[in-house]
Amino acid sequence: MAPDQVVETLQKKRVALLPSNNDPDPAETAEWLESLEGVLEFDGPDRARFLLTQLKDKAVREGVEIPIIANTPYINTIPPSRQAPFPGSREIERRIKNLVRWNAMAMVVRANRKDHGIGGHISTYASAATLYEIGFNHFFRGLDAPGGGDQIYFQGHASPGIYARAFLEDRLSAAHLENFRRELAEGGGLSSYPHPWLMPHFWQFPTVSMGLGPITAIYQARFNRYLLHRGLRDTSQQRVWAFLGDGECDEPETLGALTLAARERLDNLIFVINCNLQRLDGPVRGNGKIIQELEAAFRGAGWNVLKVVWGGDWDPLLAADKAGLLVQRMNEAVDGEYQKYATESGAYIREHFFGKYPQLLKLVEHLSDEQIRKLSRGGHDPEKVYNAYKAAVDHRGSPTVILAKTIKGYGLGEGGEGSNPTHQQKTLNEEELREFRARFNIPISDDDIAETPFYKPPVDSREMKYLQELRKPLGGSLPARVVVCPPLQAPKLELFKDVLEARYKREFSSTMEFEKLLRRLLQDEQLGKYVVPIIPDEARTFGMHPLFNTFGIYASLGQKYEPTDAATMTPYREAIDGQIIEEGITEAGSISSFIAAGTAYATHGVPTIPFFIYYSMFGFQRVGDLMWSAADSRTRGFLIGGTAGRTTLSGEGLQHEDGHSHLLASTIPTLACYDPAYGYELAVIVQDGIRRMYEKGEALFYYITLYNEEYAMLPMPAGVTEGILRGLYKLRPAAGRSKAKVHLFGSGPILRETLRAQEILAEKYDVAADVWSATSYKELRRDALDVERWNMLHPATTPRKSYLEQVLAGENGVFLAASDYMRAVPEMVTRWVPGGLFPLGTDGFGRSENRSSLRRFFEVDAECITVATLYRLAQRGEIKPARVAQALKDLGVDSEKVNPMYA
Ligand SMILES: Cc1ncc(C[n+]2csc(CCOP(=O)(O)OP(=O)(O)O)c2C)c(N)n1
Ligand SMILES: [Mg+2]
Repeated sequence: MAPDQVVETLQKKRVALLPSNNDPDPAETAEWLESLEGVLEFDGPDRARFLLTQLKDKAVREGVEIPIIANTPYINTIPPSRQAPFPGSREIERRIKNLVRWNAMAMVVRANRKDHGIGGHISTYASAATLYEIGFNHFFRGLDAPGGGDQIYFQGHASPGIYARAFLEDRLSAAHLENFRRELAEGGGLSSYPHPWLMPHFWQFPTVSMGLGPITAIYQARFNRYLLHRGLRDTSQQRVWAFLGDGECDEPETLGALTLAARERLDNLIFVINCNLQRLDGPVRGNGKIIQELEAAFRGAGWNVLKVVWGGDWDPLLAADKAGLLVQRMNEAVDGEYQKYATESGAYIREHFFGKYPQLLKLVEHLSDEQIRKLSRGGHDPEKVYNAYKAAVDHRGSPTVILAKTIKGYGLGEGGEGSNPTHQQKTLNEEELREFRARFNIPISDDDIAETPFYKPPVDSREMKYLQELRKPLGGSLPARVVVCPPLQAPKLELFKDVLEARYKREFSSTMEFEKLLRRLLQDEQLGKYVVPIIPDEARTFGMHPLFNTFGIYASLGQKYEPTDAATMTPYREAIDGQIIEEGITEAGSISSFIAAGTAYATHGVPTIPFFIYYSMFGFQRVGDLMWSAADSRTRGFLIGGTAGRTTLSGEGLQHEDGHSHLLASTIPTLACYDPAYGYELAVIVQDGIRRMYEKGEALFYYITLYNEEYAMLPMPAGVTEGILRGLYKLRPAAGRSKAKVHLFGSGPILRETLRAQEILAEKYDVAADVWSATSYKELRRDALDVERWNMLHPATTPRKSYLEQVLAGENGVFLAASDYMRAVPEMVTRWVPGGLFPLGTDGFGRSENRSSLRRFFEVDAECITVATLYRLAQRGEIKPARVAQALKDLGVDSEKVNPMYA
């Protein structure tokens, strides 16, 4: 078929699938509709649903093509007839909400008056106030609630509102509010957004990097189930609420894990999306409808969708609209128009919205322009929001999303409400302040208004009493981060005896050594149950699939089938209490689980120890922002970068071969990074990691690279523990003496190339080389920087010495470093090495090749290390340049070979 014919056929088909407005037999249609009404009236909605499903199935069997209808009309999901009465005092709650609104606005305005450009957001919270207040007054469970608290992911840019409520609840002082965005001010300040690192007793979850809140919330809800099913904690009463923006839904992370939530039937999870139709620059979907688009996406993924589009004042109009013309008009108008209505007069709305159909003009003829202008949106109507939340918490079997329509900058007056630049608005002029005060009835006098003071009613006022009375049975104030978790006793190093002694008859890779360590930990009586291995579909790559059978793969539905490998020693065993989290191919999801497991000590008081094992290339550069937020969250645990090294992961090529994750990892302040070569080094690092994180409660986590090259593991030499942990120790001193002395630092499998170079240097060139194992340049650097800074700030005192200076004191000669990472990694410590450190490394793109070719290509094999060593000696005048030239020839290193850095 020619392309234009294809298009034509498709168009015809599509036209045929569109619901037709031309009804050839209205009487018959009316009969069908009447029958449905009858069923609804006498048998209820369940029966109606059953019959409609039967009809649909029959039609499909008969070959009738039915279009997928992912959308419901652009009205509220919950009709007024199914609304529960509001349980509180709307009047007092409105007053409380207005005060929160005022203080949130005042916080930003005052901060920017004092310090122009300090920033902050008014319009986000202004649109979301009702969404939060209904939650605080009626739903959010605090940490002391029976059954435990809820986990709430507050939208980052709404933070002023959350602080303002904490102020009314007497949790934050006016001084705190005064120092919004001034964290270094005297007495401390408030961080711009939710950051547990900066406010560890307040915020639980960092959300401000758009998309991270939603995805981590989904995995938090799933991890809560994991804890329940594994008998580690009863989380059955706890819910996870995630508040997000409609613009934020464009982030792939926001919608990327929706199907997991539905598949896992996470009815403990509620998303509340503030659909104010705007993002930072302008409308989210000017030409479309974000609520409808999201409805389709969430419904398609299997979520329970509750739309809260219109406020109660629309109910009588919708009830009077027998012909469905109002709903049709609501469906027709696009978000760009709705945004405009928010900024226009009632007369404009009458003309442009209702005026399209004469019948609609009639429908609203009894309303004044002012009444039309005030017709509200669902997300600003407490009764509608309350009912949606209630329906969400009562819903069983799937997660719920609430799509609440609001106005961005609600209440900010002409300049701010619904305007495109409102997101950035940080100031209000006096006129706007007066308007704000009048609209929200804030008791501040004319004299004071220009000051924009914070306002809190007296302790014994109705508002303050009401506020406290509602929070008490809900388990106290939120957000709050309180760590009540028993410390774990770190295992004795002897637990890993076999790895330490390495009495093996065969060669092993560091990955295989790690598998042994993990197995010991999983089997440990004290610690075992807390270990959470997380793998994104790579267990076989890492040789860890034998763990499946022994410890089970977590599956909330158990295993409903017999796996094809059931008869083997290593079947794919799924179980409801399985310990391994097998995420499938999602690094973003896996790190989200890592965060949930690594913060369970704070969130749940359960000291789970996550080990997230992944392709090192697909870690920091793929999900670096989540890694950063793991640090912000004070996550504990081990990131294990497997198949590491640009030359060690042979064959895989450019996209897989990682020679830079250690550089990226070095940017995270609380991440301890290690690049070990031998099993015993790994054992020492993991043991000490558990000690520091889980016994001592230090705020750090670990990144360790593992390789798949098999070689002879060594038994642990005496006295190396400190060196392993601090980053450097002498592994094998030169066998003999010679005139020329050099030091070779090696990491990971490239350490073995330095050992081979040591032999070549001794045998062929009479150079004595000491080989050092460099396990962590980052640890060395931080220590050296710290000492250097201390010395600079205490010039009159005896200078301190860094570990590196101590360990290298008395050593002289030439220093070289080689690793499977970029030169910039060892270069981190050059400054503190006597005479500098000459780096060799894997700068440039990897390619598909075997190890030896790759190591020659990147000039990190023993021969190239030898050449580099001789070159450095020649530079210092210790040997003649001609010897280097001869070595190049002898060792077969091509002087004209391509530079891998550019290749
Ligand atoms: C990953 C990321 N990219 C960009 C931003 C900058 N940013 C902050 S708020 C915002 C717009 C938010 O719009 P929306 O999600 O609709 O929230 P609203 O304020 O409208 O409720 C943007 C782009 C960010 N915080 N995170
Ligand atoms: Mg928005």
